[in-house]
Amino acid sequence: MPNELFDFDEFSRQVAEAFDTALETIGKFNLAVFGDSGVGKSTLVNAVFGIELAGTGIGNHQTTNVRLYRKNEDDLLGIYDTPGFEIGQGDLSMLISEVKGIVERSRQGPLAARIHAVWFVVNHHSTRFLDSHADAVRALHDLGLPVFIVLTRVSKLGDRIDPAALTLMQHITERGLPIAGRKIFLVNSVETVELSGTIYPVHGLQELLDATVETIPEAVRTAAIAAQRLDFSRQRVLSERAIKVAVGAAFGTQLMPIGVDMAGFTLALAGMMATISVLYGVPVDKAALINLSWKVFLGGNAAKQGAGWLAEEVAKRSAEKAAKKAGQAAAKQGAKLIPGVNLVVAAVSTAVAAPMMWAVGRSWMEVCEYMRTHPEEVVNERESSYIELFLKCYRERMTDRRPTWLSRFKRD
Ligand SMILES: Nc1nc2c(ncn2[C@@H]2O[C@H](COP(=O)(O)OP(=O)(O)OP(=O)(O)O)[C@@H](O)[C@H]2O)c(=O)[nH]1
Ligand SMILES: [Mg+2]
Repeated sequence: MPNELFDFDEFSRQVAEAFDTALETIGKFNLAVFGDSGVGKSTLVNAVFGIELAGTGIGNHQTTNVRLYRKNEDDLLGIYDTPGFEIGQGDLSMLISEVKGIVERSRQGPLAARIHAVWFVVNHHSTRFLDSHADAVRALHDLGLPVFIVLTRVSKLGDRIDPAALTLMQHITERGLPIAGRKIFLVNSVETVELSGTIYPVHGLQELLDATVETIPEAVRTAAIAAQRLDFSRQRVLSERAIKVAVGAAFGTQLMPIGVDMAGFTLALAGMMATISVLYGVPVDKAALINLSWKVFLGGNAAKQGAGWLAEEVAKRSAEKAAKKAGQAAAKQGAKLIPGVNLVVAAVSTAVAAPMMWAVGRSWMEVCEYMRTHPEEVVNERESSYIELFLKCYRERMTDRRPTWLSRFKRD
């Protein structure tokens, strides 16, 4: 009866539930990106969030000009875009009434359905800042939206900023508009190489994102952080916190004489992996993610045969621990016990559970970072490469005998 002690269907259900809880907790961040056609809205969004607005997002039915882009239902990020729209050409009232409709309809609903911030994009190469632009900023502000003004295609070398951009910035500042972030943001969304060979690097994106995150409601901040792809530093901090909670759960059961029961252990693992995936905003939908983590967890085909990777790991580690404690003789005895892996998976000692939890968490972080930085592989659904990567990272962590994981968790 191989499945008696480990209920795989129940485990799947738990993983799914953990994802739902994690997704619900993190919320959704919705950003509106407005500005005249061709000013660099899509490029800016792509640089900060790594998504192609021009693609086939869902929910493009909302209004004539304002379109909601959301990759899938579970996506943490919604972008309201106005492709091809000319604010400077007097279509303003139409735009504002459409935005007003969205704001009013979403006001009754959950926070996750509202527009949380507006990036009003201006390109100083192609447009001046007209009265109609100023009117748009005011009107959006009057709808209760924080409006960030962003100048794109601003060349910057060291401290030297394109004087034309500075002039435009001065001109806009003098209008005394109700802008968010207390300043006008200057960015270059893509590296630019001039004919002369001068390279103008990307700049200003992190500052814009930071100011935006600071302004939006606290409940949607983590979603914004998870959706961005400028750097992973915040994801790492938040993920390590999640691992710490999970490891803490393993330690917390130390009083139990046998250790953590296997079901509790896998539940904590599943919750941790779900939280980390969501924090990284991994670019696959929930179903695919559950499928992947399930395979990583249980070792693909091995899973249904009774003892997957996880169970084997627990058994192996338990045997090692037992061997250390009781010497060679016990080790031999332990080794005899192990082939019936399911005998062992009923319980995990905390001394085994905690470092495993940590190693799984850290390895899963690396898988998530890989998925974020290699979206083309995600599209191709190269599951096996993620499983391989996970196992490689995991083995490295587990053979690294330095007890850094323990001292670190005790320290902070
Ligand atoms: N060098 C540089 N080029 C940029 C920048 N932003 C946009 N571009 C270029 O400007 C062109 C138009 O950019 P898009 O992002 O498509 O503009 P858009 O506002 O989304 O245009 P619509 O969707 O048609 O309204 C593209 O060729 C971009 O590569 C920037 O910050 N720096
Ligand atoms: Mg566009």
